[in-house]
Amino acid sequence: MQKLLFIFLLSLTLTNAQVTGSWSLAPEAGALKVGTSPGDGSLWSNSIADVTTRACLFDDEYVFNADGSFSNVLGSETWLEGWQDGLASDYGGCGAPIAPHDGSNLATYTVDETAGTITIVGSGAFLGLAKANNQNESGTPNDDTIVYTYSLSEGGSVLTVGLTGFGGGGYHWTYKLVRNISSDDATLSSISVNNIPLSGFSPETTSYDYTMAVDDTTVPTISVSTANTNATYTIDDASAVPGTTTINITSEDGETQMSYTINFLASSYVLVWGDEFENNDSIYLSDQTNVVDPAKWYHQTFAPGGGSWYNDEEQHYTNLTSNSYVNNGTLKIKAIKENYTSPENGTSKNYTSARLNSKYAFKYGRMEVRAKLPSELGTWPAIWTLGQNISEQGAYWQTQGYGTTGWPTCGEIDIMEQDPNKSITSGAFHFGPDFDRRQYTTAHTSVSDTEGTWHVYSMIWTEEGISLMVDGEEFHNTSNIDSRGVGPVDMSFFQANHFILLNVAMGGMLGGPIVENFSTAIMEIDYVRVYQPQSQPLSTPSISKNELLLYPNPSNGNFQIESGIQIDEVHIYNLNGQKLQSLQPNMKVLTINSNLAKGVYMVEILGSNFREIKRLMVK
Ligand SMILES: [Ca+2]
Ligand SMILES: [Ca+2]
Repeated sequence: MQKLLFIFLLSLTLTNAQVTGSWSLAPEAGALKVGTSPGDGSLWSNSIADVTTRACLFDDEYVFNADGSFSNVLGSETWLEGWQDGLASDYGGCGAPIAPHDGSNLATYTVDETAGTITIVGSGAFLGLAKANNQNESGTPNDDTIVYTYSLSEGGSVLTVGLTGFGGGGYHWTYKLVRNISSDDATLSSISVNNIPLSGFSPETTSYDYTMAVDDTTVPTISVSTANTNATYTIDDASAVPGTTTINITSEDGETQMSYTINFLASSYVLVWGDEFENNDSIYLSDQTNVVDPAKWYHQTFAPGGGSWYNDEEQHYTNLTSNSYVNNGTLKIKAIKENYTSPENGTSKNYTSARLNSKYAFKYGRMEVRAKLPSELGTWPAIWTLGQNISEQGAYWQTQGYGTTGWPTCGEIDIMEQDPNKSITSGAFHFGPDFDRRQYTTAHTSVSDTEGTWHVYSMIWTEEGISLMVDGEEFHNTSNIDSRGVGPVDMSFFQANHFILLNVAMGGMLGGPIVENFSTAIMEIDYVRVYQPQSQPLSTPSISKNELLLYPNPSNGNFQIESGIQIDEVHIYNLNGQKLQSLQPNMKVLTINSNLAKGVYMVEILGSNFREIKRLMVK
């Protein structure tokens, strides 16, 4: 999630927190260099003795203020060239600073991080030596503007600047500057959260908001470094999330105290829909092979390509529990080698499997599926989404009257697909104005042991882009240009509701040749979860006339009930049958903000001609 949010950090800034502060020439040989290329000192370079004999120069300060102003702070003496006062020898000497190179003029600076330049504007203002400027290196350089190249190193404590291209283009000055840190400095130079540098950190900013990942309530580990390494600090960790961690710093001289705070905020994402496939007392019964919850999933069985599926696939999809079922907390989609004639099409295939459509459609959010994949060659497992408006005979939303738009104009997001190489999974985005102008971008990632190990295949979908991940690591997004040179994705094709598909195809374009002794193969799914940010209108399940929905479930105690006809009464019971709460909503849709503790409850919902009991899990 964060990755997408921080793509748009400005690359061009007026000032730069890392440059802000006071700098002086490094007290070492080679702090000043002249050469024939940037960084080269072959023409002249200061010696270590110069640090003492030219102390009037090495104690000069070049000060970049956070407000964009710049000043030369030279003290009572600085290094004067012969042209400056006419008294110093030809080789220069120490003397009182002379206007306009004395820091008396108001100057400003800008930093262009992309170009790697610092531009100083103000007559007589300079870095290093007054005599070197963009035009020349001697004379009376009263330039209003000098552009230096720059780079930061050693954790931002060293600033190397250069003047390049003057003297006919062949000469280059390079100055090595070090940050001046006084003994009363109590600033931090870095903060890391779980060993990752805190985004947006600057020494001047002392309070930060940090949004946790979905469902992550572990207080992060903080590590810091102080600008003055002799300063001392303590870290007072938040006791829980949400909460605040405080870092208190005392300067080396004990005179200055500073505090930085990091406010850890719970994720703004909420679970809006999902299926945990867990055994319970209403939908999935313990010690049984259960049918897939028909309130949440639809079996897509009609083969729309003239009695076959697309891509030369070799299976029929069925709604039989031999091909899809739930037990022991997981969904199984099982491909079987068996001859099967479709009752809908009359065509026969040598393999059966299942293809589930979610009866829930959503736009934007985070979708996570924890799965183990089949290892048998010839299987083509897939976790993906299609536009709710796809016109495809037999697809769930087509049967509900939504099928208005052809493929791939409806949009397709492939979160996980696997081909004959079972050590990788791939993701793709399909889109385009019509079938003939179809486009896609794709990428793959190595995933070890997809058969024996649980992996979480997920996506984050916003208006601006979609990110595909395995175990939280992004491997493809809509900004990418793929290996065929296609991309970025036109996001206008991904601005409407999608539904979820889970299936195992056999053979065909991606499945490849089916292994000769194939008998069965299973894709096992621990859960499917859809989260959305609370800041957006949540995608609520669309209801058919006789359905009754309670979501999200599991919930945090806040949930909705939605019915095609009016709900007269709602009663919440604990598992001992004790009535805890009663409502008389007289509505079709209602939100219940309960204070229920973690646990399992029964919710009785009554209307004029129905009574239904739903199981509610509060996490
Ligand atoms: Ca000085
Ligand atoms: Ca589960």
